Amino acid sequence: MSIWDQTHECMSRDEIEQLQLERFQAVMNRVHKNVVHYRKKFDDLGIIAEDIRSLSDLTKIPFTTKDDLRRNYPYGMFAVPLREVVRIHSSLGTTGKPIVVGYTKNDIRIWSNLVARFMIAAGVTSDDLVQIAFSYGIFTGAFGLHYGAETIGASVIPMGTGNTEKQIMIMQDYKTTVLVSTPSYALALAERLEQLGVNAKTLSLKAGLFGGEPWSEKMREEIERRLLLSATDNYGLSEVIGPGVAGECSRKKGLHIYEDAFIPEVINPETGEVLPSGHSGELVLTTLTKEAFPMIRYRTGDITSLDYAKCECGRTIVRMQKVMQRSDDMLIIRGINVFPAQIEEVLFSVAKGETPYQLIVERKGAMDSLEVVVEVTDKIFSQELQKQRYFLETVKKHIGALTGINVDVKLVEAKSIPRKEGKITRVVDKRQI
Ligand code: DLL
Repeated sequence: MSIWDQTHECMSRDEIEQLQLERFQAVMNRVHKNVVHYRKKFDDLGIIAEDIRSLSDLTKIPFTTKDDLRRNYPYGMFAVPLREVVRIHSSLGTTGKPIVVGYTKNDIRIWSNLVARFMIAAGVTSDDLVQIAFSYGIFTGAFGLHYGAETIGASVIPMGTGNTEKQIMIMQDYKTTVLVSTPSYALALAERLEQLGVNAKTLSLKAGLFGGEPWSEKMREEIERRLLLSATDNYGLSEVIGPGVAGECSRKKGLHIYEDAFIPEVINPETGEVLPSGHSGELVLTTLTKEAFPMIRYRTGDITSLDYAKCECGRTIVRMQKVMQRSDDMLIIRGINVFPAQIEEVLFSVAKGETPYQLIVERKGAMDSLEVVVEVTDKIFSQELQKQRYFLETVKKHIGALTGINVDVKLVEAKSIPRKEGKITRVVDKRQI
């Protein structure tokens, strides 16, 4: 079994912690010097980099949240001048403006190597043909996997998303061996293959690298059975780097976190208390190698637990459990992150006031759908059909423009959305993943 970076993936715990401490002290100095947000926070609390003598001192440092990033929009959290930034990506913030992340040339090199690590761990080699069915754009997924595959020396087929029949044709003709996509798209592909009467046996797929959204063991089994490949999970988030934070090896017993590049902690999301390994809580990540956009104790919102036992594959780096849940109300619809507050904002501005609503999420076939159910109120002028239609279309258009997803909007009678103690359950997620 091959390991891309034997040195960093198989160190002893002492060596890992020593390296993390050295790198962390350097990051503290850098952010104190270059990022006003951190300088102010540390100065207010009287924290100086020299106070960090062991990794347990990490707890003295406050968390960084999505809100901090939003307040520093667009470039306030950058630790290098823009002239050193060669790439900008972004992710949706909780409301309104997105979160902007930057990469230096060196960041891109480091990113490529991190992704190469989990690709190799999943069995990708330089002989492979890797079809990337993530969206090429401001989303980090496609570029991350693209660079990782090229770093290994594999051949990349940069398909982008959608156009399932063409994806299948390319898969057949180019003899794609590795599929990269969201797990739900892998199922959509399987479904289309079956509809077209194409037997997966006639394809050349051997591995599928899936990430960007939660998926269960049941889904893994289904994808593997229908596409006849070995499916592995990989995890990451734009704020921290994109894909490349962690990935499974072929043992599929947890995702190896690249600890020479990140310090993971798991906290109680209510109290902020750090939890011992094995306990489930919110993942907090500190970056150790990023130049343009270092993150100190960033609250990911993802629920997981850590396992420090050495893996059968030989790697000693910690493993995180598959992420199946969030500590906040973020939804992932077809791989795109959406916050109910964003939808509420649109409704409020179009209806020019508060409007009772509920979000219904379903998986129809392999595809996620989001329906926005809005109660008719005086504000939404119950009588005039034309105005209602205009309202529905405007809401749909604005949500599409803000989040990038197509939603269905439905008007229902006043007071018809069920209430529990007077309150509407904001999100009804009917997906069984
Ligand atoms: O989804 C980065 C990525 C792309 C990772 C492709 C892996 C493959 P964001 O758009 O910023 O970045 O969304 C990050 O997606 O906080 C999780 O909630 C969720 N997420 C990402 N990967 C997984 C996974 C990318 N493997 C957010 N399992 C994260 C469960 C995942 N959730």
